[in-house]
Amino acid sequence: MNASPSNDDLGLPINDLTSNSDTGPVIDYSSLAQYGLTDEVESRFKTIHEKDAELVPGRVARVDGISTFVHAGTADYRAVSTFARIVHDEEFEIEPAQPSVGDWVLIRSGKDQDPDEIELVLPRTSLLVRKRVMRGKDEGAEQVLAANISTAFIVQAATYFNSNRLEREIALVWGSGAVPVVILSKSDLLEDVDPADVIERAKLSAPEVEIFAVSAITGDGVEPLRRFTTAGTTAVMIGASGVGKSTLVNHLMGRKVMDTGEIRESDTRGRHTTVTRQLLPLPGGGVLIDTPGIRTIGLVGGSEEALAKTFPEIEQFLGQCKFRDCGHGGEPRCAITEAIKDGRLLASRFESYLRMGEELVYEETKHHPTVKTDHQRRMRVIAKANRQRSKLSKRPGSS
Ligand SMILES: Nc1nc2c(ncn2[C@@H]2O[C@H](COP(=O)(O)OP(=O)(O)OP(=O)(O)O)[C@@H](O)[C@H]2O)c(=O)[nH]1
Ligand SMILES: [Mg+2]
Ligand SMILES: [Zn+2]
Repeated sequence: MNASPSNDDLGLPINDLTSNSDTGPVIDYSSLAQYGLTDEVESRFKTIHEKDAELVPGRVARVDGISTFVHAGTADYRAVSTFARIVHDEEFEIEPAQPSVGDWVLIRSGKDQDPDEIELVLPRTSLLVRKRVMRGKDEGAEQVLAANISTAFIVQAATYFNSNRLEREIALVWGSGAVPVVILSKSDLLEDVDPADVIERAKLSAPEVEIFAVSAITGDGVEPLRRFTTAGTTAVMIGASGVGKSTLVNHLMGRKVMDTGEIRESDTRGRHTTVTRQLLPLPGGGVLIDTPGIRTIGLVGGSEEALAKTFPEIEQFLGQCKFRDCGHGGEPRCAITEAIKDGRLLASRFESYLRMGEELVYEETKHHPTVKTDHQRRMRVIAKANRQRSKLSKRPGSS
């Protein structure tokens, strides 16, 4: 066998797997516990291993341009993933997959000079994906940020809090199947502002989402976050570059594992100190994934549910208007307009809802223009509202 353990920089001992030529490698599942192994994942691994004893289970810890680094219990692998497939059930119904950080995978050791290869990927319990909105050949391509995460920590600097961005980040996370938790970082830099006031402001853009103000420098407010990083859970940090994700990761790890960047006053765009996504086992159990800063939050074709969860206060008014096909653009007895007028609903929130709804419809239908979903039917109403709005604003004399 040709287990080619990577010289990974995670400080883990790299041993060859104990091997027996008849039964294949002996799998020590307990050593996968530190990487977030759950009973469900273990039993899936065992089922597959019974059918093919040569396959080695593990979890993807890091992906670079060429290799995929996998923690496989007693050894670490640097593997390729040319023919990786997702296993959908015990009958091995499979589809092509690109393994990503957090994926549970099965590796086949390369014979002779062949590289070790990720052959199977377990079905994901959650998948955080964004659309790249940068110019160039990757424009519009979908980028998987992390797989099998329970919590996504959405980090924004308390001093530079941006509500539109926060709404998009929350929608992205709800669409992934993970639960969002908002972290307002660098609370030590708030001079005359009470962190509780910033939390109140953020709440308007994140109803029903837990929000914490923390300082990774002083440690203020960090300990309560450990509730989301217990054994068997996986949390990911997402946010713009320079908001302090890696500094917080280091604090939670109890030692410096990730490089952190200097703030450059002259360049508010940040420096992108972290360049790869990295899975780290926390000392108290649980797994944390650090990611490079993302500038734009491009939503992928998402579920109606993600939008509803991002704007929970709006759902109660939908279907309450006098006209069933109300476009909420000034029709009589419109529940939305009335709610905005008497302060039960923020106009800015409804505008965000319409904008993001349109974007999701576009993403969902661009590949299948003829498919009509319930989501789209509702979104057509929203699109109509937007058209009416823009007609109103173009009318001479209107503002
Ligand atoms: N005052 C203060 N500075 C902080 C805090 N957290 C991080 N910083 C500083 O902010 C800068 C950026 O921190 P990083 O942790 O590298 O930010 P990041 O989000 O990981 O950035 P990328 O890796 O580029 O995405 C560093 O100079 C940190 O020292 C904090 O709580 N308080
Ligand atoms: Mg970083
Ligand atoms: Zn209406």
